[in-house]
Amino acid sequence: MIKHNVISVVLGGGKGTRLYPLTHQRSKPAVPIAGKYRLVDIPISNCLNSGYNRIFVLTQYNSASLNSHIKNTYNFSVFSKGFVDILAAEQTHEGEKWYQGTADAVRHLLRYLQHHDYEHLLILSGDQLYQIDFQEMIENHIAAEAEISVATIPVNAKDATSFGILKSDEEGNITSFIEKPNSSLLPPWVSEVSEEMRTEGRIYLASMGIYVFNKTVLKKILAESSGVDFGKELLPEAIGNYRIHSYQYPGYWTDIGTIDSFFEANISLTDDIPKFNLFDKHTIFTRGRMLPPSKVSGTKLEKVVIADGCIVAGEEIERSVIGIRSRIGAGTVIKTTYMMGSDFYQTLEEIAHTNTQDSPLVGVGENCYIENAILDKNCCIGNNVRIKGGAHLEDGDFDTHAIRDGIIVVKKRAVIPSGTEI
Ligand code: ADQ
Ligand code: ADP
Repeated sequence: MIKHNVISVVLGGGKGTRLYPLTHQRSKPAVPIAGKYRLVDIPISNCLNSGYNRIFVLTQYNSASLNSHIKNTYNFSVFSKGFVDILAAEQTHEGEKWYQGTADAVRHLLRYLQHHDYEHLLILSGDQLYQIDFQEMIENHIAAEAEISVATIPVNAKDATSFGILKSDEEGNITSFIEKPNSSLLPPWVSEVSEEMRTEGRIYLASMGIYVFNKTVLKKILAESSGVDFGKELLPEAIGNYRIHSYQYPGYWTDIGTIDSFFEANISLTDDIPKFNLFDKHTIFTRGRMLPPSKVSGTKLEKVVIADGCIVAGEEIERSVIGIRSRIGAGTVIKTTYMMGSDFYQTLEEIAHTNTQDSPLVGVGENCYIENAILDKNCCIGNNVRIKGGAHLEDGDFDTHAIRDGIIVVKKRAVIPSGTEI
């Protein structure tokens, strides 16, 4: 029985530039992850598993894929009050202004919430991987008589510079906060942490960008401040004026807002016991596609996650995630790669016709070698293609692919002719 009156808001994405080129043709929440899900499924599933089923997704621009994904995935019975609604800045902006930042996006949402009944607003980032029971966080918030709660996690000095860092008193009340401090500013920000965390060097308490606000407090803060970001302005301004509680989360949590961290998060799903466990009692919801089971022939598979509907005939696949409807030709070797798969199958007639044109089919052809790469959806990679990422490569942006942190990202629908080397 859910006793809290909560509305959840997923901050679905600012400009999304850090995930370029994956966000070139789609909004960030729609980026495919783990072979069959989309980024937005993670925070939404966390809310649903916590029993909170009234959810808004705020995004800078709407996309057909995001709309169809949400519409086809999150259907609630007429007897439930549940909904997942997308609110895009392009529909709500006044004048030329799009959402200026996270707090500004929520400021715009508040107008839509006028006729909704809620006590707490749960604000979530759209680009993180974790499984939290938000009910526990809300209970903590209520027990601490907090007006605002911030979910927190200990991080090391290297990571501390990309997060909001805070300090709290013995009761967990946040006493100071600094957004993304530069490393020279870090020394006074060390916190008391457990022995285990200290040995891992995780001595700074970071904001996870997950907030609970009491409705009246949020309205007041947003009305009084001209700030546009929670981390940069609203939270630092609120310290000392409101009761802000730190909810220290003990489990696994990672930010997946960059190509590097997104890649790592996907590849680590192939670990023996992944930190983010898909094989858990908590369901990660996504679109039910009714795809056929995957078919594998003559392939040596080592630590591979394969989604539904694939046709795999390669020689070897190692430490890789292979997404829905992927087709991989004979003799091909794929290592440490996230192949997103495709949105459709080519018919036998289309395949025969494409072969007469000498152009590659959707998927990966024969005798290819692919390593340290992300292959976006619907790529057409010919035969004898070699794509090998690595730390020696410099960042760059090309017609068919981009390079970020040594990872080669083949763009959506890119056509890579037979014999190409990248
Ligand atoms: P960042 O993640 O760097 O830091 P930000 O860029 O504001 O902060 O993004 C937070 C989330 O909101 C992301 O999912 C982003 O895509 C989304 N977002 C940003 N602008 C938006 C907009 N205008 N409309 C809709 N969505 C938008 C934040 C906090 C730090 C904290 C880290 C933890 O500011 O204090 O440590 O999150 O990841
Ligand atoms: P993304 O998943 O990269 O965000 P979209 O959602 O825009 O991409 O595209 C996926 C949708 O478009 C799917 O529902 C799929 O049915 C359809 N689609 C895309 N390309 C094709 C194609 N060539 N033939 C048939 N359907 C397609």
